[in-house]
Amino acid sequence: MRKLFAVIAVLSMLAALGSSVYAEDVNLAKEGKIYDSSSKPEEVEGEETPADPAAMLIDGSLDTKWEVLYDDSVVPDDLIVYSHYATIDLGELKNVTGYTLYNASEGSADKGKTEYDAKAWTVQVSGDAFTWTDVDTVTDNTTAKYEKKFDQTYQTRFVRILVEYPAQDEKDLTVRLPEFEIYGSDIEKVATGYRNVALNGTVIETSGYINESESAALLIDGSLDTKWCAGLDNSEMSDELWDVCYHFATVDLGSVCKIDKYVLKNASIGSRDLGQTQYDTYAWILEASDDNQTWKEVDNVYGNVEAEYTYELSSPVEARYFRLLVVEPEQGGGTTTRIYELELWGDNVAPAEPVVEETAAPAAEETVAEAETVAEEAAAEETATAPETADPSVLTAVAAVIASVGAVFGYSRKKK
Ligand SMILES: [Ca+2]
Ligand SMILES: [Ca+2]
Repeated sequence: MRKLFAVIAVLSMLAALGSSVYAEDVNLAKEGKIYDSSSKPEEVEGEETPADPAAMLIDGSLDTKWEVLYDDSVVPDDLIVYSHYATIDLGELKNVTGYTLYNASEGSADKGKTEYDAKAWTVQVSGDAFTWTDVDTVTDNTTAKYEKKFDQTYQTRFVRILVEYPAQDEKDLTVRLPEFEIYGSDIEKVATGYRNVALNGTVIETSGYINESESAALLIDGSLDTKWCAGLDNSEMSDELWDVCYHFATVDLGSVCKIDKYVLKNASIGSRDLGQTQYDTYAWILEASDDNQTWKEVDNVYGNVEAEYTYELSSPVEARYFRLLVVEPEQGGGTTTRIYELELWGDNVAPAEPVVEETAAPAAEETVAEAETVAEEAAAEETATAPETADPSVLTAVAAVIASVGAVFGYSRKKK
């Protein structure tokens, strides 16, 4: 509900500012925040930290600007070719379709001073603020209000602008930018219905990864150019999990989703390991949980040879958390996990009616009511056969069977 209000607020503000060229899209930058920039505020102990002047870039006003002198000490080594940069965090993955850059001569302070308009810059997008994709490169701009509509929609959370020449004179390295608007829409709002809900999820726990550019977050970033790559440093792993698998990653979907299909995209269809079928995952277990504590098995695969493995569930699973346990990472017994993508296909389950205020007693009643609701829904949706979830005792029994089967067959498969 809060999100809905936020969307309404954004829409009404946009209406106030005037129309954009991007039909239903809104300026997402205005609801975002500066994640990093070449004008980092100085932190002085005991004094209040001044606001990051880069924030003026996305405050929705042409009366304010991001202005900062060139200082090579604040530009990271990998960006040294640029004189300035600013990264905007949109808060979560969004559909990004384009941007508008208001140059100096469009703003109140430097009105008409076209010599201060930026000449060259690059705009990039990223799901994790680590691996970046160029989406626009401008080398010889003379336009005061520069508008760009991308050829495609990018699902992304971070957008950054790298300014190579901040003014028409290449020797003038002071950036003066009144406003940077990033156009797009909320993913959930547009994509209601069946989709890969993992794209809206977050990896909240993992056994680790080899380096930052191969983090477990890249398992769900929608790209076959990025992978989760994990070696044998599993010091973070519990003994219980270590008995089962070499690596794991837990995805939080943010709310309960109903999943009826999942896809695992293995090494040999990823761009960096194309054709390397020996790296495709041989064995894994996918689990689901409502609370990130108690897990139930969704699928248990041993002996896989598919580069892209697709599994249609015989009945949908409703859960907020999904966990991938990599039992045998490679075909030939190797122990390095290389997985490009885990897709969880389904939809959000409509949130339940808010339940009761907090009182001491109603716990038992709630449980009963919950069980009844589950049973009713199940009865309405499915056949007369009662699903396991309807009866707690059956559920317990099933869980026990699964656990014992796992102990005998699945969970002992890992090694040795
Ligand atoms: Ca501004
Ligand atoms: Ca990926």
